[in-house]
Amino acid sequence: MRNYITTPIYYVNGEAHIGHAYTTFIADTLARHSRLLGNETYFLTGTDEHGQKIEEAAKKLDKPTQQFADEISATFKKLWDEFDISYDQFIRTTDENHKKGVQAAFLKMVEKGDIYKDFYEGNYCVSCETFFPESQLMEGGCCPDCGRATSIVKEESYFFRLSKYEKPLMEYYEAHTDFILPKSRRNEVISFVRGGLHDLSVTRTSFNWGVHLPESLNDPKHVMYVWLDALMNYVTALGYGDDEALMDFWPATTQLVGKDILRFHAIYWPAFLMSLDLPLPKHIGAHGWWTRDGEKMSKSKGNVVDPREVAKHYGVENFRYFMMREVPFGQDGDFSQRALIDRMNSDLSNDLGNLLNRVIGMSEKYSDFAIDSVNVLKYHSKEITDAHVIIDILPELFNDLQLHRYLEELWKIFTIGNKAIEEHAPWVKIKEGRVDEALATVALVANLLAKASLVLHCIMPHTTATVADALGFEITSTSYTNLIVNKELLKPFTIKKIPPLFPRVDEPLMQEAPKAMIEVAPIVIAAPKMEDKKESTVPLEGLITIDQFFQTSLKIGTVLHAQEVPKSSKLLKLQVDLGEETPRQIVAGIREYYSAESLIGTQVCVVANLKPAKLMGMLSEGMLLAAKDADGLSLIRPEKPRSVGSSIG
Ligand code: ME8
Repeated sequence: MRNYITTPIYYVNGEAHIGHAYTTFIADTLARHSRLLGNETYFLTGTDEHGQKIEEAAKKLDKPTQQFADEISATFKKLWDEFDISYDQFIRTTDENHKKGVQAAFLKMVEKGDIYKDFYEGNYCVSCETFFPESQLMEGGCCPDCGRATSIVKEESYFFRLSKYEKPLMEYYEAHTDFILPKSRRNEVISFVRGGLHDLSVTRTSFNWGVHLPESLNDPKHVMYVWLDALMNYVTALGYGDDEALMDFWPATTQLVGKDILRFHAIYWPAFLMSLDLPLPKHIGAHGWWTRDGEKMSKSKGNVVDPREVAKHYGVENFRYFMMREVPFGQDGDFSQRALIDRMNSDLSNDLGNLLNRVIGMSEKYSDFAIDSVNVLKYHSKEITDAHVIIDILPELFNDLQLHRYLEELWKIFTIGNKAIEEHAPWVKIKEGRVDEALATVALVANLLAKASLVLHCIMPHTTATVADALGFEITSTSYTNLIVNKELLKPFTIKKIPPLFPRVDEPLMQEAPKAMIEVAPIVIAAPKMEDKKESTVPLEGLITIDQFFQTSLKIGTVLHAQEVPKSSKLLKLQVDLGEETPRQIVAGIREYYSAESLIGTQVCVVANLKPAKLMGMLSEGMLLAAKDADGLSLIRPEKPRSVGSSIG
């Protein structure tokens, strides 16, 4: 089997932050997993270097654009090298063969009759490199995506017949329900396409920093729209329009993106591919947004978390583990040192690290470091079977990109090990002279650690390689086949005494902790003594029965979109996914307390069976639960993320 994994290519208008690291960590995990399973694997990342935004950023620094792009692109590559990201190719859109491939694609689209020339007049956001129809603009003509001012641009442009692909795209989404992962994001894309697709302006004449049209079109003032140029990288990297050497890797298995650019990848990109007669990727995986203190990270706010700093203080693999374990794929996450430290201490140090230390310690005492699996199945076949039951459910979780669940399940293998040690107390058996039994328990735990290392390898490659080395084997496709697929046990070996892998962390390690790193101390309230109450003191008036309560349908929803309502200081208009065919539109009076942006991707509690009403002429199909007092208003949310549509009660 062949797997092709991609990250977005990152803009070179600023250096990488933890959001970029997150996408890249996940992609690297998928690539490593694929290789370990013995699949032919190709992993692509790179930088997106054209467009007005980059041209302007370079101008501000008074640098030639190419030099500016070279410098920033190099910082991404260096960071990924420091983080040992196992990419096979780092593409740059300023690479000559990429430009050649984009031109070939453009010509093919022209031949196909999918490109025509016309005029474009519209509101253009330079930051997002996107035109927006009037109806989508926010108050003051601002961009609905980033909130910055748009400007009216009128220019001659080539258009791509996106409208032609509306129906084929819908058919594709219907037939391939796992094209967009997590599946909950599918609705968002479908409702956008159902709203109607306009043809897409795919060239610009207002700036020059981009791929020019093929010479044969004899129209030198046009450069390609940066998204057409950028999206094509996924095939030009394989040689499209040039030597085509790696085109066998197409279609991609999984293309990872943040939710911010899902529309480009789930609508424009498949339409372009259809036009080029190329198959579509198997999955577009859209993850959520990392925030800091619930706010978007941005340089202007000075709240950007530098991934290099986090890795320097906490270790890149602990950081990587944290990001994948902490936040369900697709949901937003808030970065805090405290949460990272808690994960390191509890999962890595207490569970994994401790188990390894115990095996090393026991084998040192009882068998001079020698470990033999000979009696494991005699005394511990149940534990081995239980571990394989867990291992067997991992592939499905992995394929659905539910990496937090993958890790949660995987961790149960360590629980089996720790429990076996407590229950079988090898130290007691040794005293009783039941040496075989004691050594079988030690060998059981060594085997559990070996199997867990193999399935954890894709997420913590070096740490698990160290564990495997201590356990006398190497992590390779062969050991994976033997110990995981064929369920074999370790051959006799001498365990290595290695220092603890995960020393405990007590205090935040990043000293110059900017604002968001300062954790709020929990408020401890002395609890009064609990007494059993015999008679109710609840006032009887107005009480309802439980059945009456359940007439109200309360559900968990995820906010897909949010925007201010023009001319209203109080209202926000939201699209909330309740797990139904289409998202609900809810107009809520919370604008004084929440910005539209901060709500996107968060969960809310919705009264789901209210009769639809109109507020300022806008349909509202539900109500959000919130608590208000003299100090303000707070939305009521589940303590931990829950599936959309979950009932509350
Ligand atoms: O959009 N949380 O590049 P970009 C999570 N060049 N992920 C984040 C994040 C955050 N706070 N911030 C960034 C572009 N990301 C285009 C892509 S692809 C053909 C062209 C990650 O530098 C996430 O993957 O703005 C997001 O989609 C990507 O970086 C955007 O990177």
